[in-house]
Amino acid sequence: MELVIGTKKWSTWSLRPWLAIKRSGLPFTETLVELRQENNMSEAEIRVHSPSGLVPVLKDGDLVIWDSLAICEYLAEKAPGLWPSDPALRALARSAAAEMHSGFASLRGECPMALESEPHVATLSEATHKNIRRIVEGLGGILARSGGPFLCGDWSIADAFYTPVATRFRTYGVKLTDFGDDGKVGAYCQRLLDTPEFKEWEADAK
Ligand SMILES: N[C@@H](CCC(=O)N[C@@H](CS)C(=O)NCC(=O)O)C(=O)O
Repeated sequence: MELVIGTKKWSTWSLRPWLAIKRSGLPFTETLVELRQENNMSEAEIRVHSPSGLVPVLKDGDLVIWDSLAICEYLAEKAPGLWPSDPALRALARSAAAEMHSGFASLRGECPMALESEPHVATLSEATHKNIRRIVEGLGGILARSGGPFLCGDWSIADAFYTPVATRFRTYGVKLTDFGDDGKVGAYCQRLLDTPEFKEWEADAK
């Protein structure tokens, strides 16, 4: 399989399936397209691989899958353990991943992933505060049920979806205790940043 991804310091969508494929142990090659090149070069390069004009893309033989969640689902069908085995936890993991996939627009727009940036305290809008409060509430509830250490116990695709969020909280100096966290969501976010897979991605990004 070939996973086509965008610039590692910026591409949150690429990071998610990259973490999942690493965790799966499935063999793959990685093709990197640099984003934000001049003269629409990025778009032209992405179009060579991707019908949507966006990365990530997974190629498996003649099959092309062009959305991060769809790629993760495909990997989960090929390798065991990427979703929790317990049906209730699996449903919660899917809810959390889907909520991230389709929501939190204000946080995503105002706090883009920027692994090259030094952590600093940013002034954020009320809409972003609302997103952060919801993330703390949602993740806190699931962690209380699963007991951790990852969102639904063992590492799962849901954790791939929240790793970019953990980088955003770190980069923009978000103190989760100001948003209702009793410390458990913050500890969970740090755990995401401490995984060997994320550390490898981050080392490549610098
Ligand atoms: N919903 C898509 C979103 C993919 C997306 O927006 N990718 C961005 C990079 S993070 C992209 O390819 N942008 C084109 C560009 O920057 O030229 C997914 O989940 O894969």
